[in-house]
Amino acid sequence: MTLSIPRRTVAVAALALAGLLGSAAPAATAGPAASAGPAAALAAPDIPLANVKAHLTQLQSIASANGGNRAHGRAGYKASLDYVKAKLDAAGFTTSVQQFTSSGATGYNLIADWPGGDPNQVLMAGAHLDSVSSGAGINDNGSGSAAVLETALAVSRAQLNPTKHLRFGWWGAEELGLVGSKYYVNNLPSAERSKFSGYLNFDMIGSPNPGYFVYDDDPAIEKTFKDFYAGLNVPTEIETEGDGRSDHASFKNVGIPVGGLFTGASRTKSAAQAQKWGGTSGQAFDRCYHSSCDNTSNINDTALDRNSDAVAHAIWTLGTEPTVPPGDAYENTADVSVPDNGTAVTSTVTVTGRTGNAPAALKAGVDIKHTWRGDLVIDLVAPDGSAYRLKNSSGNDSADNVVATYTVDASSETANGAWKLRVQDVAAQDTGYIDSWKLTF
Ligand code: DTR
Ligand code: ZN
Ligand code: ZN
Ligand code: CA
Repeated sequence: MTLSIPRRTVAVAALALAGLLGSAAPAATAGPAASAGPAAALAAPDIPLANVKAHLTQLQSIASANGGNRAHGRAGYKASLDYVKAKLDAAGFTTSVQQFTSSGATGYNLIADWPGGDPNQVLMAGAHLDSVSSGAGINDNGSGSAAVLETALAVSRAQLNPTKHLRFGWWGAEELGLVGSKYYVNNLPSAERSKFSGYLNFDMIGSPNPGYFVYDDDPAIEKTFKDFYAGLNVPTEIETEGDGRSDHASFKNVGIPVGGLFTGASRTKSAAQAQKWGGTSGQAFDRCYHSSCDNTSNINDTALDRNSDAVAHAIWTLGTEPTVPPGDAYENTADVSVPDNGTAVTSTVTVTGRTGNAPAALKAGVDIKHTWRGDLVIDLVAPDGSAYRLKNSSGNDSADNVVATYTVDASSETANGAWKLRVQDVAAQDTGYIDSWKLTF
């Protein structure tokens, strides 16, 4: 078999070839929805406010016993991390502590993985655990840290079986400039980053004069939080000062969908906001922002309770939804002959009615009947013309037919449009045709 393999420069997809390497015929690939968990998202449990406040009491005690704060580089920070880690270890999480250096001091991130779920669909919730040096940092950011911790513990109590892989993070040195979360993201291999379906950030979610702000970043995450508050008949506003102001920025900067909640810092509450939310107009949402009075008295229980329940709502909703909702497959079953050792041919599926970009784990299922499949080069071509190599030719692969499902990181491509499967036979003798192929979002 003489091969003249054309050299193409194509965007090489992040491929995970499901079921087919070498000559073995792949097992039939059950649709992810068929093999995934529930047919629809599960409802979250109530997060007990008393449990969240008990964590805040512990963090306050830690600060009081360590110079009055839980700041980066101080004993109070590591003691806070050890407290959170012990709870998670006891609850069955797989935890890891990531060290880094900032301003001459050692910093620590805590990462906790809940075993199970699709490793190619990671949903992460996080909060910075450090305070400023002037105080205990109970609202900033014990509130977010405690709510995320108690949600993780609720996952364990429920022995939740999510469709996505759940990960939780507590960041060091956020107050020094998002140092811990930047370190985490920068040390994630790009192949790992592309597995993230979203990062949810919770920084100051119990402010004493609270507003209810939702980050206006990823639309699906934003909608999840807005739907939750609509269910409580609590109006929300878009968080306008948030860009770059907390750890979600580290994830957004590398293209990971983000969202989150915020109850306000040093800005003052307007009369209109006091009208809809209660509280005191003309006064800061948190008068103790970055001050020594940010202690356990600096919390609005209603806001903390609502937002803790919102964290759980987001984890349960986004974490247990079918990873491929029914009806998201687009197929072309028309036969297309592939000329022997000739020009490439294409088969098109037109995607409509979707919003935003294609997923980081777009499934391309192909069924090509062709003897000596080593002749074939196969690409997925996005609506804008970007090509993703699915299969290279290989002179010694004499087996017949290509029946496989390829996973492509198409997150930089708009979902709607004409997607093409492009097939070329680059060696003489042996012929075949495209029998069918489909895209599953
Ligand atoms: N930078 C955060 C507080 C903060 C200020 N604006 C926002 C908007 C969204 C989240 C957090 C914040 C801190 O001091 O930790
Ligand atoms: Zn702060
Ligand atoms: Zn903060
Ligand atoms: Ca051939």
